[in-house]
Amino acid sequence: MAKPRVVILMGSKNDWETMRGAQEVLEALGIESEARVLSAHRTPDRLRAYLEGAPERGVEVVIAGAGGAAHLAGVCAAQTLLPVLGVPIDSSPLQGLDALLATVQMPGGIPVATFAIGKAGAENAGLFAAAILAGADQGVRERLAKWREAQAAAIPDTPL
Ligand code: RP5
Repeated sequence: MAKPRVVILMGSKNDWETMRGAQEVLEALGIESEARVLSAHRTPDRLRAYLEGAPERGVEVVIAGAGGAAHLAGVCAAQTLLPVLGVPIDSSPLQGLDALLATVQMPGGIPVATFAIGKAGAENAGLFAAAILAGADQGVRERLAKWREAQAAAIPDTPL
């Protein structure tokens, strides 16, 4: 198996239904990814060890999805120089608004690029990771352009 260039982290296995959107997009673009359940508060030591080893394994982008008081993306960003894309997940009584604010409101100095709540956010995080890789990878750039073309071609001119 090829080395993952993008890792998709989530705070709970219950987040997978949302986060699989990122993996599906990356797969469609021929970008190797790896998904892991790693929690900022439940498995902090495991998370730290995983992030420490990520750059030398060839990882270039971290996608981190979490719900509730969503620390995961911020904690990842604090521990790696890799770009961190945060996906707030609708898994709490506040329907993801808590996760959105926790992920997006990073104090200055440690950035997290934050996406929409839920599946759209996960898919866009995958596309954004591809756009980051496309800067130095012509193959990814071409596949991303084709993906956009296919998306446009599938949009009808009229509603009926
Ligand atoms: C967060 O708490 C996870 O990202 C998840 O969205 C939420 C609830 O986790 P579970 O109790 O469903 O495992 O850490």
